[in-house]
Parts: sequence; C-alpha cells; structure tokens
Amino acid sequence: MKLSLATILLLFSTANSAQAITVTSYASAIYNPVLLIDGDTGTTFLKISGLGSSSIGKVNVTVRLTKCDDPIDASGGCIGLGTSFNDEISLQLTSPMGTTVYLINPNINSLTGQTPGRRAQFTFDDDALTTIGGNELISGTYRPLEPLSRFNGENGNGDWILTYGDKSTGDPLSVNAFSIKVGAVPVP
Ligand SMILES: [Ca+2]
Repeated sequence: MKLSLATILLLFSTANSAQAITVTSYASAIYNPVLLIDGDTGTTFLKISGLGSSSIGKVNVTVRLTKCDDPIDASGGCIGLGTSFNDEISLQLTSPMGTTVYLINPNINSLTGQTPGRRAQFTFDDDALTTIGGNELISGTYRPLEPLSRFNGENGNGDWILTYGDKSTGDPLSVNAFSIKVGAVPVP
C-alpha cells in the first residue's frame, strides 16, 4: 500500500493524540409525561457503563426541553401562548464522581426570552462556537457555560445527573428528553 505524505501525517497525528477516544458509551431517556417544574429544581439521571478503567476524554450532552407561558401539556407541547421567560432556565450536569458543570446559568449567560415559548433541543459540546443566548429557544449545538472537559480524567461509569431549574414561579420548564455520550481514553 502506498501512502501519501498527507495520509502519513494524519496517521502520525492520530497516533500521537493524547485525547484519542478508544471507547464510547451512550445513554438516553425520553420522558412521557415530561419532567415539569416551576420555580424549583429537579434532577434526573442516566447510567453509563462499559468504559472499564478508561478515563473520560470527551462528553456531549443533549437536552430537549420546553419553556412556555402556562401551561405545558404532558407531551411537552405549549398550551400557553404568551411570553416564556427563557431567562429562568438553568441546566447542570454532574458526573458520577461528583464534578458539576453549568450548561446554562441564568445568573451569568441567560437567555432573555420574552417571546412565545417552544420546544427546543440543545446539544452541549466544548467544540461548539457559541454559548446559548438571545431571546428565543433555538435548537442547535452550543458550547456550555463551563467546559465539559472538567470531567476529563475521571472514570465515567455510573450515574450522570442532570439538574434542571426554573428560577421563578409562573411559566414552567419541562425536560422532554436527555442523552449523554461519554468518550474515554486509556489511563496513562
Ligand atoms: Ca417559571
């Protein structure tokens, strides 16, 4: 087999990457009825297994939610059609070893929405270009407020806890679905 210089360089680069993911585990849940909260916080979790003794090298998390004017129906649809107060939303992810990362912190990088609410799906990835902002819930991939790389080096097997919050009474938040992908690298 004849390898071009570019191919050889790519192979060299891959072989020498300290963060080369060798095993990945995924877990997901859909909530029906949705997890509904207003002026409070709640938690849910997903169990990750199969990573052996490898240590975390990359985490992605996806949350599908609805933020509405009152009320939200059991499937996460908006019945209320008024303003949604998206700046009430907070999301945190806690690893099995107890490290917590803010994905959205309404006291720091809040959404500002006074637009009619909706359902949206947010994927959080350290490699994304932008954090969540603005006054609408727009599905997409965003950089979390705090880096998910804080989990790197930990063992990722166990319960990953999503803490979802809605900081003021009136106009609820619902979590419709939650998934997590954990990539791991060999322990040096
Ligand atoms: Ca509320």
